[in-house]
Amino acid sequence: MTQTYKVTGMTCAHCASSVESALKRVPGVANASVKYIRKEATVEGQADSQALKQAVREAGYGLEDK
Ligand SMILES: [Cu+2]
Repeated sequence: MTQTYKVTGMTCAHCASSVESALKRVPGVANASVKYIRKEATVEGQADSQALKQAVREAGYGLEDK
């Protein structure tokens, strides 16, 4: 399953890699990729979307449904 989210609070490409690492640490995530230019996260796997949002919030950013 692939889910796509909108990412808020990113100001540079480094932010995108921080969000990406936070997503990859969530149980059930097979792969995650964040595009800074598109402000978009693509997450593969079976992770719970609330857990993804929580992990991104803890990293200092926001994750919203598209
Ligand atoms: Cu940044």
